[in-house]
Amino acid sequence: MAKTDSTSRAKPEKRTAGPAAKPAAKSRAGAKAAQAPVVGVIMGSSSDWEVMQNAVAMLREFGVPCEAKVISAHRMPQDMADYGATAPGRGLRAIIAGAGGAAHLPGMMAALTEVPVFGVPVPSKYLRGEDSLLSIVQMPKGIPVATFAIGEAGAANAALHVIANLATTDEALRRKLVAFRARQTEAARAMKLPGA
Ligand code: RP5
Repeated sequence: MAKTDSTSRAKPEKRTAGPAAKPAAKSRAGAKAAQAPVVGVIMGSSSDWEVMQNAVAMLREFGVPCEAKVISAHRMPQDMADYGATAPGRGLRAIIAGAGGAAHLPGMMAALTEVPVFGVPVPSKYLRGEDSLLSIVQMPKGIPVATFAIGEAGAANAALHVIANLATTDEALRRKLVAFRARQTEAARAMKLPGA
């Protein structure tokens, strides 16, 4: 069954505010739009969450509204098609898709929507995620999936890359990203080596 985080049940925004709309109705619509997810984080199984939660945590740290949801390519193909078909209309500007093994979800989602897809290879039981990586990265020409490292680093970096893309048109977000990177730099400079 699909598992979602608290933001994942956001319904498509109803664009009802027009010339006749009352101010209260307008402000309600505005508040709803402000909370609407702009990034979808999807994964093939709840067993992927340990890795994929790193993407959600990073998006939340930057205040980027997101939703998280299980969509299994091979067990929920119709749900996958519906998600892709409705993504642009719901205002999603990026989809981070994680999967393990044959890992069809990122590539299929990229085929189903023009919203850019960022793929995260989830470690698999027998091939440690090398199967996931090759499956996601080796997309044939025409339908790209931006592919990240296997595991937690890949999930966090997929979110950071989405944030960097959004930041090209969002000055406040760009400043947060610059500050985040400056903190990392300072942390690295402060590193001490035992006995050195
Ligand atoms: C893939 O198969 C999922 O993305 C997951 O990484 C893997 C195992 O799924 P479960 O058997 O844990 O549901 O579809």
